[in-house]
Amino acid sequence: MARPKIALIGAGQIGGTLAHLAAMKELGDVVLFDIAEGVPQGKALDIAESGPAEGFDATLKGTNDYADIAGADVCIVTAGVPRKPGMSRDDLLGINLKVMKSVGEGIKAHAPNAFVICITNPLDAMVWALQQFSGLPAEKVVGMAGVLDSARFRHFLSLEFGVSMKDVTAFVLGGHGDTMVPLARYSTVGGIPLPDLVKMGWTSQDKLDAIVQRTRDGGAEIVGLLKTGSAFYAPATSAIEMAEAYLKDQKRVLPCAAFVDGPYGLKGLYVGVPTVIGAAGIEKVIDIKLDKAEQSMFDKSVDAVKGLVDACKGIDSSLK
Ligand code: A3D
Repeated sequence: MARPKIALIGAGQIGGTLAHLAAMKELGDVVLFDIAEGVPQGKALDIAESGPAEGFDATLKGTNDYADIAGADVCIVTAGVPRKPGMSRDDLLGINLKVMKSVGEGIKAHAPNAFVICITNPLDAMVWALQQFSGLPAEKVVGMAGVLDSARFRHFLSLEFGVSMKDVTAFVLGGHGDTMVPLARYSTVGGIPLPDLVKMGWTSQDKLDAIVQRTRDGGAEIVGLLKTGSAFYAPATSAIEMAEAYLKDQKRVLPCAAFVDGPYGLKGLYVGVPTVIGAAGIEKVIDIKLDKAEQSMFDKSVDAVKGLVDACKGIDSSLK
């Protein structure tokens, strides 16, 4: 059986890391696409040359021609510009919306059957626009944010409790950004929900609140340290987890920016929700019951996403 084909649209920091991870995990053959001439070709060759030492079987090709993504099974989109210190994700909207248009058209023409994972920011609005520009079914176009946000939450919690990250689960909802909603009562250490751990005296509510805030600011913390760009190792790893769930029909339960039409009382909006990812793409949006405080945080987050979507419609009249 032929190996799956993975097209990476954008060969920058995240794109290059995605290519390396996909090859090392032998998820399939990799095509790296970028408008910058030489960059995807150079990265593809460099990673291919790591193959003999690492011992993976995968071909890597760099290209500036959309025709080379033909028939891709998975497309992961990072094309666009990242944040610099002092910038919010929303500051990227105008530039990256134009990029989503060209990427959407490229995918529509050459890889219409792919499962598409968008990473470009501002995430919830860009994945919405990408779905419209590409015309692919909504269950095949999804945004990566929740896996990263919950990974950051899990990491900080594991430091606080001094336990393995493997035994910490975290649950986040809402848009990717300052209005993200971490759900403490569904986040656990060894199966024990966080509010119970506070009652048990293993941590305090103040410490938990500080961890939630650090999670919300997780992207900005890295931008502030790097100064020249944003996070790329953890974002790439998170998207690979989603791609693998699709390619291997794993039915993973992962938080993603998915098209929500009905659940949570939403009408056709991309926002971060728990989903099941398998061979059909987003196979299910899990509609959980929120308490009053959670609902009010979620509503705020949804409003922020709607504001960005409206801004996109104001820029490009072809968007509905
Ligand atoms: P960077 O290293 O700048 O790579 C972006 C690449 O896109 C560059 O190589 C560009 O040449 C290329 N590019 C620009 N325009 C086009 C185009 N029209 N077609 C094809 N390629 C193009 O950025 P990065 O890899 O660090 O980040 C990529 C995106 O991911 C940015 O928008 C970030 O803000 C975003 N990001 C999202 C998250 C989430 O959790 C959602 C996390 C981190 C970064």
